[in-house]
Amino acid sequence: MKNKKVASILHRVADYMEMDDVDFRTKAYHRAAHTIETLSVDVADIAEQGKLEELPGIGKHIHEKIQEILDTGKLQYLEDLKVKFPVDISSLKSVEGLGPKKIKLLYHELGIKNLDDLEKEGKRHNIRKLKGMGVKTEVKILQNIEFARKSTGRQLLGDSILLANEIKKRVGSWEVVEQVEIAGSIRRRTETVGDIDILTVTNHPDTVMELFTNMDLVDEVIVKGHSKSTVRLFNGMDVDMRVFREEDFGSALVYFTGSREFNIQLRKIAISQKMKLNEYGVFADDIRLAGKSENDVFKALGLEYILPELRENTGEIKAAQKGKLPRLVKYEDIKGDLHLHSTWSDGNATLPELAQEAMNKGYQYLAITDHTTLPVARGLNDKRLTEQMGQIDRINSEIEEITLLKGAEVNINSQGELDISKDILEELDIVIASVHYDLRQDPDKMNTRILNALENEYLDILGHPTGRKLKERAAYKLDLERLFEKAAMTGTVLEVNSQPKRLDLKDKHVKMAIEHGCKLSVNSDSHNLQGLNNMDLGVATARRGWARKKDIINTFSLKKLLKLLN
Ligand code: DGT
Ligand code: CA
Ligand code: CA
Ligand code: ZN
Repeated sequence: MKNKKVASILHRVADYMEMDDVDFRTKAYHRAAHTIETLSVDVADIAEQGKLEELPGIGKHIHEKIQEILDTGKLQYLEDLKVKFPVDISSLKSVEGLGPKKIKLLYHELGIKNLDDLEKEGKRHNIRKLKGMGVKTEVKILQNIEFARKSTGRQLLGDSILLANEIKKRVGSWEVVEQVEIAGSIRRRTETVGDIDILTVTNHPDTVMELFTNMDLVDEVIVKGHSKSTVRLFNGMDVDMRVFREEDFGSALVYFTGSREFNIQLRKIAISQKMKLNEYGVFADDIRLAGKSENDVFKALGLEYILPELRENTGEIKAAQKGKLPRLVKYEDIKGDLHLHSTWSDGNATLPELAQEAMNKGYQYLAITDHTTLPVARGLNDKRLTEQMGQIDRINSEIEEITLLKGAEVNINSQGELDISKDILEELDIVIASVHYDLRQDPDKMNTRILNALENEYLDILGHPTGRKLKERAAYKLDLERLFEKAAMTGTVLEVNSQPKRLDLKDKHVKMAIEHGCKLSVNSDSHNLQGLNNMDLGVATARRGWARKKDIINTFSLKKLLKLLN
């Protein structure tokens, strides 16, 4: 967790440095931050061994900064920059089209410090007067503010889950704690998270609160009470900690897992049966019927156990009353990853490294799907793809435990054609096609473009179908009804991309696609070894979309998968 903290401070320094005139070092800070966040070992251990400067992108200067963060928990240089430029860079950055250069200009010329200032100056038409801005930019900025507002304050599930797990681990190690669980939106696996909710069972609440508020991850204590405390972590994330008696823990978990809408509906069901439901149990005439376990609570209400990912009051409660809940795909059902990038394009792991990591995960197969032709991603042309297929054959003949599939993530050009020749497409085991450029096409063109691509007989999987990036940009305006109908007809598999920012298709769309008869593939789309771990985020998204094992092609055996791909 130290890695996260160090990386987040370094990124923020880089952002603020762009505001200053010494921006030659910003890239170095971002690069160092990236190195640290993708490390698989603890940065504090490396520092202790005196090996920090052996890491890529870390020289003497940044070494010293990292040491200061490790020693003191903060960085004076960042604190000074924040005073010098009282600008909410992270909110402003979340407006699509606003980068550090423009934020700097807006601050220096118009004194814009936050989204409210930005909106005000935009409406007064002052932004268009600035050098390099113009009317079009101003209109776009105003349009994008609303999207940015919705996403500030919430953090990605992928980031929050790591923090929550770290906190759970620490809390669980305290002797006075008997049970600890993560509740709230993280337990439901929603794509973004407002705050982290931790529930514990203990006979020593004050000791727990003392330990909790003194964790080194804590930046600020918001409230410290006997049954509930709230702290703010180093990255701005809030954590609620609540303590309960063992006999209440099940009903507390149901209540604080939510969602709010789910809770309201459950309470209605309780009332309709002349019962009462709250965080301390299920009661009838003040007799306690249940409370110790979630299972007991659901049973007392006449319901099948409802998995947290389904608790959104979107039909799951009715299904549970009838005993007709879907049998959701399990995390351990995944037999392989079908979307990965290696050192052949813009990934930083070699094919043998990827194969080894996949074996560690117990996978049976792995598709290597590097980018094609995209210059920014060092994409492969026909010739390089052929060379790569040769290496894959060699590895497959050497390793028995896992099968590498020959694949590519090809580009869908503006007209909906694929950027690799037919001969090569035919040789590949698996072809993913994605939109990577010309994203702001008018909606009609984008719809036609993607529908055209689905016509291609070599296309197996449509990658990150809607193109959204959480906290960054909205999805393309697609007619999803038509897209899913067509995909079902052509047998094109739709991706559930597991990158923390993408989760694309998202939960609601997963459900819709399945209702249209589409098959899905949950893929990590990873660019490094750590990235393979994101698979669980995609599976969670599929589960929130009511996906079963049979809906997801990478739960199939290799034989069944190959048959389907052909
Ligand atoms: P978040 O934090 O915005 O990502 O979403 P949640 O769902 O974690 O919401 P949070 O942290 O405010 O509260 C955790 C759960 O506690 C929530 O899902 C349902 C329950 N809860 C909290 N306050 C209320 C309330 O006023 N009414 C009801 N019915 N449930 C509540
Ligand atoms: Ca929460
Ligand atoms: Ca909360
Ligand atoms: Zn892609």
